[in-house]
Amino acid sequence: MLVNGVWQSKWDPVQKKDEQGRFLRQSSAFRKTIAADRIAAVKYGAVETLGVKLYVAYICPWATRTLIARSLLGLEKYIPVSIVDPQLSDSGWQFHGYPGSTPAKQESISYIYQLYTEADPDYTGRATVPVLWDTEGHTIINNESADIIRIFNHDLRPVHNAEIDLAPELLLHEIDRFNERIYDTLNNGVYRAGFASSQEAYEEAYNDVFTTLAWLEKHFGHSVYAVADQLTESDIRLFVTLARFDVAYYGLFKTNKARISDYANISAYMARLLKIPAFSQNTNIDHIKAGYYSIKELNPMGIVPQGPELDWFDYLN
Ligand SMILES: N[C@@H](CCC(=O)N[C@@H](CS)C(=O)NCC(=O)O)C(=O)O
Repeated sequence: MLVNGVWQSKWDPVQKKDEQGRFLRQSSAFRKTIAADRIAAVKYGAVETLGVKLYVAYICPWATRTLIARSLLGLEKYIPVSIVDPQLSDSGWQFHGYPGSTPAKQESISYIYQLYTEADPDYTGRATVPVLWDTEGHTIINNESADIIRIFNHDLRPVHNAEIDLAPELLLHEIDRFNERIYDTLNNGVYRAGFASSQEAYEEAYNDVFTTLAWLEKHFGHSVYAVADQLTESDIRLFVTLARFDVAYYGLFKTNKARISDYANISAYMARLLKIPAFSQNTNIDHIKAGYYSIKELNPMGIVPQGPELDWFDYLN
């Protein structure tokens, strides 16, 4: 992480913990949106690009939220993407030529932390992805995936004019309630289990994860989507965790009461989403495995398991 703009090379996957050994995630520091005049300039054809770039890791569920939203809304041609290597190096996320990542020679930076120090020379905190970067102002617009998907859906509507609305006004309350229900207990719940530093903290998180999965299994017995009867950002936020569960969390994070493939209704829901290219094309199993299993504190030998082999891999190209 960075302390007063200086990189500290000892990388610790535990962001913060409380006295009971519970994993605490850092809150995001850059929370702006894309300038309205730039959005208008693209809308009226005065300029072709928004002057932004999205930095992501395929391993990262939060970054993948932004990739899926970008694809669903048809923003590919307006928002170029740079994909870091899946393994965190001693200097954090890097471009170092891992297959499927953006080649280092196409990038003006080698490490993601360089974006943070350019945006704020005194920055203290972790250099996380996703980063929505301002290529003209040379600063970070936003580094919080929950904001970025709303910026894409709402603020960039004049640009994409998409039929789909990932957070319609009328459903907003329900969407927020669903997101909140799954964030702590599932999206971040698996991390709380994986990075717990006490037995109690692990068990608390493990129970939260499987209570929520049991609830979701019931929910998808009678619902096609997470909220109401249409695809929303809640589906994106749920999917990215489900897609990593059997592949990484079940083994590495010890959330091993059951696999997602043991839940018939959740599995059918995943298959429905994977038929949509925005979901399947932004799911990279090789990066997910290589990335999670490179976390030395949890897997000192760095051995990447060969399995599992899951039916839904057929949907990926
Ligand atoms: N609140 C952020 C969280 C992002 C985050 O934690 N990203 C992880 C990867 S999954 C990261 O970059 N970690 C690097 C680090 O902690 O040093 C968001 O949702 O955008």
